[in-house]
Amino acid sequence: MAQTERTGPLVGIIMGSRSDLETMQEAAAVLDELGIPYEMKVVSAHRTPDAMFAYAESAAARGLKVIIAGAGGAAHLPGMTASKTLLPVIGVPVKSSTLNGIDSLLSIVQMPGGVPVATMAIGKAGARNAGLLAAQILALEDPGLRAILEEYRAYMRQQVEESQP
Ligand code: RP5
Repeated sequence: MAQTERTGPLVGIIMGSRSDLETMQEAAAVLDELGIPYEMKVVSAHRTPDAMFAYAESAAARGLKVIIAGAGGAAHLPGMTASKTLLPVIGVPVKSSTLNGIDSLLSIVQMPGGVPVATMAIGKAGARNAGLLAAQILALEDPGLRAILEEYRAYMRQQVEESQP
């Protein structure tokens, strides 16, 4: 199987606000650990809707393979982005200050049939898993990346074994 080209960004990480960055950096950290090139950008569904559509419409042609979209509150960014691209979109509900991210989770997860968003857990664990899921999607066509992910799983198993009481 052909090795995935890893020179340009393969994953687009977008978020609704600069205030989401602390959470979304977890996704970036995973991609850094795995050596996967990505780009990060603030694109708001409500404040910059035209930029959101332009981003989603141009993503595949620019070489992106997966989009990770994080947002909080009335979190329309992942779903609206998914509506304008056939790339897989992974949604990260950012923990909001008023409703602890339950609002973000429900906004992102309740997509109507026809436009899927792979919705992660609320907050940093969800962002980390978004990075890993993006990597697993890329690994379908990249045996080298698959081997790195297998090493990561083995490392986690070892950590559990070593932490036994
Ligand atoms: C959403 O509104 C953003 O994704 C963010 O989580 C939330 C609050 O944004 P700020 O008011 O902090 O810019 O669109």
